Amino acid sequence: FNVSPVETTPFDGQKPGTSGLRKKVKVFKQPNYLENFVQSTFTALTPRKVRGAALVVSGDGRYFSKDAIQIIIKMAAGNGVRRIWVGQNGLLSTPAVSAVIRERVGVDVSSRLVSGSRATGAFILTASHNPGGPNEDFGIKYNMENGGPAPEGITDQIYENTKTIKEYLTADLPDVDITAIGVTSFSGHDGQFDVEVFDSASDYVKLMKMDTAKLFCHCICMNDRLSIFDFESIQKLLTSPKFTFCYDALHGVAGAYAKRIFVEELGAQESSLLNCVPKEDFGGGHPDPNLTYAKELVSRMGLGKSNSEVEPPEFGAAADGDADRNMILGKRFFVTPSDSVSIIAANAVEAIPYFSAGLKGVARSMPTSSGLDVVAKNLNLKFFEVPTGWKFFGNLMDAGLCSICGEESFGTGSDHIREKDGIWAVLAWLSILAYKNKENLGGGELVTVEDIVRNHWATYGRHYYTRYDYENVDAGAAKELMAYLVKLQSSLSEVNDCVKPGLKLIECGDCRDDAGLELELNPGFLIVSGIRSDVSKVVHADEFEYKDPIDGSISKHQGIRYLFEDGSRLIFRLSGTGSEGATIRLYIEQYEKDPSKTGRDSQDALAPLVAVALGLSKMQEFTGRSAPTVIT
Ligand code: VG1
Ligand code: CO
Repeated sequence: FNVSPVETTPFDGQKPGTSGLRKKVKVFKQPNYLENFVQSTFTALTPRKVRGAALVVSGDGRYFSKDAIQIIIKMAAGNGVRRIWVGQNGLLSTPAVSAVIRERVGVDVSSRLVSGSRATGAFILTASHNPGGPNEDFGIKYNMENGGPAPEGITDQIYENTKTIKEYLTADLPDVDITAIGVTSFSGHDGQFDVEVFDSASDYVKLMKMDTAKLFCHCICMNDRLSIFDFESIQKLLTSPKFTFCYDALHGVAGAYAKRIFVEELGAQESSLLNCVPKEDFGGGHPDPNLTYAKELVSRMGLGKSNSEVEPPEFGAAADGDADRNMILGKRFFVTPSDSVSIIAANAVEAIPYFSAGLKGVARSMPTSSGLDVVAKNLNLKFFEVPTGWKFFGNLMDAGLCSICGEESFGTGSDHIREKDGIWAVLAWLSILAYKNKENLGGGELVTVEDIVRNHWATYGRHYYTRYDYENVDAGAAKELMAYLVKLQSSLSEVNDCVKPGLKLIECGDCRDDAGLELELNPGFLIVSGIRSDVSKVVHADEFEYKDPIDGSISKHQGIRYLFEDGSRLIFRLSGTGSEGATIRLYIEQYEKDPSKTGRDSQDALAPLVAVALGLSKMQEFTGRSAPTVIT
């Protein structure tokens, strides 16, 4: 084949967000738009790393993926890449890509012999939980040789390159058939170029399954050959008549793994799988596993309004489009993602073979509840708080400092790969359930998801938690709100004036019966003897900044935090994954240690803090919104 440069001009706004570049399909379909980003990535990686490399290219199968894969294959050949691995039909979940990079690094003998190189990384084609289809979102991100998302140093460089790009390189190859497993080879002036289509699930399934021979040899976890779960004990649980199960892939790529793992390997019934056929448009839905968007599962689990007569399953879970997120549900019971990671961490050593030698440490993103902090403290584990986005966990894991980590946004994972992992989280929960019910499957009462969570609260206290999302807000208004909060944050006394208004004399007629304020009548005046008794005072406020303990890099402006005396927290940040307008996220958390008070309804328990947050931020004034788009 021949390689030729193609002239191009820069596009505005190709800055990767929290997890890659996400835009409307219409934007990606503009001539050279994808090409510019891909070439800018190759340039950022430098020809030294790209030439002779082996790259994975696949994704969640959303609309435009197939076209994008053909474009990237030709550009990879044009840039001197030696080999491209593609999951059959272009399907690979984000965690599976991470596993494939790590699994195949250095083991592709032919590629090593020919080029002396190893897998450089992957282009993952996904916009994750964002809807797909001709009028919806597409996305692309680059993952490094450790299997994790490119760090900010690289994404910043990619962005810089997109601003000055003048040409890209591409080869005059025909389209490659990515529907059939096999290798297609081409020869160019510099040597051979291979495209290998492989089974989307097998590497990942192999990684998840425990190999008992290795149980006794923890030293080998360094080379990541150690498998993770005890499939046999999970199978006993899933096939027990006492236990019922349901998994919803929301028509995302998780469907390609769910049947193989849950049904074929673990013996779950096929009828327990919902929406497990991957679709380019996710069946028109929003592939985001939460109580709002995973409607079918939520109602099956007895949590929706349209409760049927049928007894809900004991366990339910859902994934997002690229299968790195998870939602865990029990019968008529929702497990918050923050609780989920805390509970997995607290039970991992006993219940999951991969961790039986102990945890190296745990980590959470800043807005994730402090539940994990309490577990870390009690179990004497190393603990880290990083900015939002999985890329920040990678260095900690590479340095052997962190085994389990999580985000409040339905992301949970471990150092078996460098992405969050939706199916792993389900297997982790099934492992815990299998462990707790080892003796109960024959006779005795089943320990349920709800029991496990309530016991956890009784031991560690409960972190009431909710997130309010204001989606597609006017970008200018969102910026103003954040600027206002940054300014306010610098003066604690002003903050507390808003949070806990002091004594005030208000002329009669002006007074309103605000929730939480005690009103007292005085002749001619109304004395608002302020001091809300239902929230404590703010003792610290700042804009979160992170210094990576491994490479020393600093990430600024990672969200505004208000920390209260009693451990409550309010956090405001702007989303970095949207494709239009701005999304404001408000995270609200309150710690309750008293075991007699951990059973309240979470929205009730948090109502006073919500009121404070909305007042403090002047949310309605800035955004014109009286209610959030989604509450999780
Ligand atoms: C959101 C979540 C964040 C997550 C990111 C990618 O980012 O809040 O925790 O890591 O999505 O998840 P943001 O910037 O919109 O808040 V995924 O499953 O979309 O790759
Ligand atoms: Co995702």
